[in-house]
Amino acid sequence: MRNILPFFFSLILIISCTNTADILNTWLGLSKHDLIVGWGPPLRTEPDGKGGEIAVYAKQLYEDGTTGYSWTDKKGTTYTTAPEAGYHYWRWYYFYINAQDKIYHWRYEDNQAAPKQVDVYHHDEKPIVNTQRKSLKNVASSRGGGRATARDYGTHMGNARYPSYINDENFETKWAGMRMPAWCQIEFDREYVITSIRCTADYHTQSYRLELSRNGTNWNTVANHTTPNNQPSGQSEGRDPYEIKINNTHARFARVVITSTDAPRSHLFQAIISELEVFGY
Ligand SMILES: [Ca+2]
Repeated sequence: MRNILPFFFSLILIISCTNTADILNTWLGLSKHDLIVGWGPPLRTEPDGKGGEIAVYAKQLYEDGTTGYSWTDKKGTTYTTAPEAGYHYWRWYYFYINAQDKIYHWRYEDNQAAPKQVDVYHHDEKPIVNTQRKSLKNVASSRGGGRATARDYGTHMGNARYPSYINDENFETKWAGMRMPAWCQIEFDREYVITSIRCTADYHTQSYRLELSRNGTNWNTVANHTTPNNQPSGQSEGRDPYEIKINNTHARFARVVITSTDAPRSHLFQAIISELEVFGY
């Protein structure tokens, strides 16, 4: 049971915020590893009959009961309905993963049966819902309403390195912070469920942490990373895209906090980030 708890939690989280088919569609084309990161290990797997497998998950749900009610018609006759008790049932989820490790189909069904009694059927027909993968968007982008602010930003020879360069979907434009620890944060247009973050640092060797927040006050660190160190201080290491999966976390803010740099102290730009992309739905 201990292993199943994180899965239940993430399931409750994602199902409560949008409808089930939309959520399940986002998994099409992703890998089994992605599925396990998001949903935890499956209860069991079965062969799909084509060299792949079917990952099986289940969640116990509760249908509310009714209190019963009565009404009277024009002739004065009163009718009543008895209250009905609520009941528990199981919702079973089946993810079909092909031999190339891609999820190509899903289905779910509600069932009173206990886990061991449910059969798994092979999938030999067209998917039961549309297979258009709902693409995860970069919710941090300025095009999508993301707004960037930073502790500070540097200007050199008339070229300002604005915070807004961190979420303009252009890897050639870069935000540059002047003081350590440097930070730049993005507020999205609303709260999203975050599934991955990619931070692309540039030039210096930098250590940073990535954080998420729902309110811009309380922050959770979701990753720590140090960029490559192959060149002497002051010479460019080039661009370092670093991507991390996030376990379906609600957030309205993302932040990169650079805690150390190998930039010479004489350099105006101590921290340089090309893009901070945050993916979710
Ligand atoms: Ca940029």
